[in-house]
Amino acid sequence: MARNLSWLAPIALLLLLLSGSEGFIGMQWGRFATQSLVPSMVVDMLLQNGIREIRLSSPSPNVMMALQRSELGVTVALQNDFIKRPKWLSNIKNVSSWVEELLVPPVHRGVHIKTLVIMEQPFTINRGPIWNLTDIFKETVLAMEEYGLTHIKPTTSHFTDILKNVTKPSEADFRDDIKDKMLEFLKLLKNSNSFFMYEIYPIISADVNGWPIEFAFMDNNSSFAIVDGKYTYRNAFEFLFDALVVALEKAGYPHMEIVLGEIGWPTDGGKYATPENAERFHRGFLKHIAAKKGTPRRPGKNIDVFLGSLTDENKFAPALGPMLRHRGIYDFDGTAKYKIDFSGKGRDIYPITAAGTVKMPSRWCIFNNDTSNMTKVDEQFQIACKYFDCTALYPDSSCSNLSHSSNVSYAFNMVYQGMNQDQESCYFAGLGVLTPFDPSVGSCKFPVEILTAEKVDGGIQVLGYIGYSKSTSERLKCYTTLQVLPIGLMLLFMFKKQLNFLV
Ligand SMILES: *[C@@H]1O[C@H](CO)[C@@H](O)[C@H](O)[C@H]1NC(C)=O
Ligand SMILES: *[C@@H]1O[C@H](CO)[C@@H](O)[C@H](O)[C@H]1NC(C)=O
Ligand SMILES: *[C@@H]1O[C@H](CO)[C@@H](O)[C@H](O)[C@H]1NC(C)=O
Ligand SMILES: *[C@@H]1O[C@H](CO)[C@@H](O)[C@H](O)[C@H]1NC(C)=O
Ligand SMILES: *[C@@H]1O[C@H](CO)[C@@H](O)[C@H](O)[C@H]1NC(C)=O
Ligand SMILES: *[C@@H]1O[C@H](CO)[C@@H](O)[C@H](O)[C@H]1NC(C)=O
Ligand SMILES: *[C@@H]1O[C@H](CO)[C@@H](O)[C@H](O)[C@H]1NC(C)=O
Ligand SMILES: CC(=O)N[C@H]1CO[C@H](CO)[C@@H](O)[C@@H]1O
Repeated sequence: MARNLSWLAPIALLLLLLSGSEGFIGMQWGRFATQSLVPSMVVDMLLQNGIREIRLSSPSPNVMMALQRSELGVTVALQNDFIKRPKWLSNIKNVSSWVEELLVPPVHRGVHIKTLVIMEQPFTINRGPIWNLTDIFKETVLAMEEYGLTHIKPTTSHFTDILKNVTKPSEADFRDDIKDKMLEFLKLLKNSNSFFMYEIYPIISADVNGWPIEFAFMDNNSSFAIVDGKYTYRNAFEFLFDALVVALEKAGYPHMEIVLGEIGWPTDGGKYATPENAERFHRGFLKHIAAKKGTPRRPGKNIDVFLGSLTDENKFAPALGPMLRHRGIYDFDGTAKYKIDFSGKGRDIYPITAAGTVKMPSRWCIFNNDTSNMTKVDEQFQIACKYFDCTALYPDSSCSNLSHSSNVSYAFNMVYQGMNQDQESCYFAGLGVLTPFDPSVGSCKFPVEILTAEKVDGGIQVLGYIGYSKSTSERLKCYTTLQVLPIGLMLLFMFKKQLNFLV
């Protein structure tokens, strides 16, 4: 039976009005990682940093539990991966059980869910077939009505590549191949009295559009500017924002609100992706937002923002390039990568870091330098990089200058750490060896995982590669579902305070 939760609506509306009129700086936390910070730790860290809004990829029950009665406004998503699963695709009505099972319980337990992102970037290039967003959207909205969740705004997130490549914002429009679907979607969005969620990475747009990198920053140091009638653009953010404003105008929605679902600057995986540049970008950007400058076409407008992202995500889909796996403001272990003042006052400060993270032992898995069979070495290297993150080895990344044998060591270590330092995972057909000496060189860090972490499943099984089998290399390729930490770690976990462990 549907539970009537409509009594929550006025409260939620009030919260929305309060935050909506001010503009907020929120945090996006994707959790597409081999290990992730414990949710209660993250909640504390955000609140200590004055952040009041969080955007999550899925309403994982353990994260929702940590958010109960927490003051944080919450945005969650009905993930593409759920929809893609054959079981769900077979019957669109399944959306209703998703709402019942994953959205209703946290709302009922006092999680301030304000927004539901129905599919993430469905129109992005390279995303595969364009799914029937409008049907899924309609069905989800119906299900939310059925369960009395009408105070939750439905929206969908979109990356900048929904727009055509243009030289001026006034020429902007949606890509031809998605235009019809976008118009249908906008009508639904308008009917739901909701907002457009837009995701911007100026460093990527600068590359795609051939803009000088200075244009991607926000400190008005770019000698390159774009004049568009009476408007002058001195940075990529304003250009990209206003390009969407124009596209929406042309579609008949000149006043539709735009929320930045994600904006940020990665620190690895590409040219200019460094902590220094990320710090510089955020300093300019956060000042701009805090000063309520708006953009040339929407001057003085408060803009709600989710910074992307809380931590690195070494399992993030590489469709948009290797950089986005490294877009965390914090490292995977909860230490800040660079200075950032979330208040936008431009103070020269590091943010408050996660309290209570503990590293695993200083132990790495590396290549034993046995080069007698290079076919075997390359095979093991390829397998390791297929299932674990090797984007730091790519050109222009922090580990791009390693020798071939160090490349192999890097890959082996990523598997070993991703498998919680399970010794068996350092086998690699006899090519792996453990070492207590840090193999890191210069800016190239060989990470050690953290103990105070959780394995993320997010409702989706995280498939990983596991090197348990010593007998044949064939069996090395077997997969297993990584869901529980080994028993010893579990016990350690249980003695940690503030633990909201999912059972
Ligand atoms: C814009 O240009 C980039 C780089 O040339 C290309 O990859 C992308 O597909 C183009 N986008 C559109 C919508 O044509
Ligand atoms: C940015 O720089 C340009 C040219 O250097 C200047 O005309 C403009 O006033 C500056 N804008 C701000 C907000 O400082
Ligand atoms: C400003 O831009 C120039 C090149 O146009 C560059 O050399 C300089 O480093 C930039 N300033 C800052 C603060 O990054
Ligand atoms: C492999 O060779 C490199 C370079 O000579 C060396 O630094 C590394 O310690 C060697 N690894 C092992 C396991 O001996
Ligand atoms: C080298 O390794 C490959 C792949 O594991 C194997 O098929 C091949 O027989 C090996 N070659 C020798 C000479 O042992
Ligand atoms: C790699 O080597 C090139 C050429 O020597 C150098 O320009 C670049 O800065 C190096 N990259 C790193 C991450 O050390
Ligand atoms: C190391 O691996 C990266 C990524 O696969 C590759 O681009 C690079 O050329 C490799 N370096 C060497 C020396 O093999
Ligand atoms: C997960 C789930 O609820 N799947 C259901 C989707 O719809 C089909 C057809 O009605 C059911 O058989 C599945 O159980």
